[in-house]
Amino acid sequence: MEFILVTEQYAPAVALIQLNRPKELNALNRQLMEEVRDALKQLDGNAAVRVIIITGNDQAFAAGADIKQMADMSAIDMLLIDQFSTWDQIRKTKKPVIAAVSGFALGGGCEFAMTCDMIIASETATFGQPEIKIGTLPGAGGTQRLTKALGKAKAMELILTGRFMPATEALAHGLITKIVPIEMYLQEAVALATEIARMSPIAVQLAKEAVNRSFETLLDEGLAFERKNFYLTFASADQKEGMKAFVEKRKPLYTGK
Ligand code: CO8
Repeated sequence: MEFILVTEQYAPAVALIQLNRPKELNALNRQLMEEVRDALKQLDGNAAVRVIIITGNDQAFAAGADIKQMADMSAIDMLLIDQFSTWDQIRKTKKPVIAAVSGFALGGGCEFAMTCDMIIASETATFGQPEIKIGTLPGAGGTQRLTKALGKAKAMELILTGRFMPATEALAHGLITKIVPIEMYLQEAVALATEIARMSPIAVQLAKEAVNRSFETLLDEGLAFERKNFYLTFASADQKEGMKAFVEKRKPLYTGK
């Protein structure tokens, strides 16, 4: 891996992917995204990992897709290379993915963070979709995810002006989970990941799927999907253990079965 660093056990059962193109503010070139795709696939299939954190550095989560790499491409080049397809793996990952964001999360960087399941931000984190300023528009889900999180009026303003949004504003509108001091954002993400990693991985996977379904379907279908996944947890030993432990007033011991 040239542009990312992967630590399989950054904390017990918690893996870390760090975007590592600091001089370019972690601009997301094709190779970097292919490395992210491969790492996510590998970690998702690794039973020793239960939660995955993706981070950048203090200055930038990612300042967008690599403009230098895209600048001269034609529409047909873009279509044939179809670099968006590598991004699909973020969404397909079954385990929870937490973005630990500090500094710039712009354009594709903001879309990348929003595709993760939760965002823990440092107080310096800045979100935005500035593509309009370079003659294009968000292409990796920004118009959809920002609008779902912030509502039409706010998303329209941000996308049509390219204005950067501070973490406080992102929190107020529900885009992110939490803001912490800059020296703590990764630590906070690890604490959240560790808490989730203690739960039944089966229930976590099914709950994640069901929450995501609420964004992808009408309420009726989402509710039916959620209910089906809820019932399905009753086929697991972990559900039996979890409920039994509650009744017996002790801590559950989950096996992933
Ligand atoms: N692409 C390529 N290089 C970048 C990018 C980028 N997105 N952002 C920063 N860099 C590079 C700069 O060119 C510079 O390199 P060099 O020193 O070689 O010139 C280095 O990083 C440092 O950047 P700055 O000197 O500009 O740093 P500043 O602190 O002055 O400014 C900013 C920081 C405000 C973040 C500024 O760099 C900036 O505006 N960057 C571009 C932000 C942007 O427009 N992002 C959207 C890109 S388009 C996009 O993401 C489309 C997504 C569609 C989905 C993608 C599917 C593939």
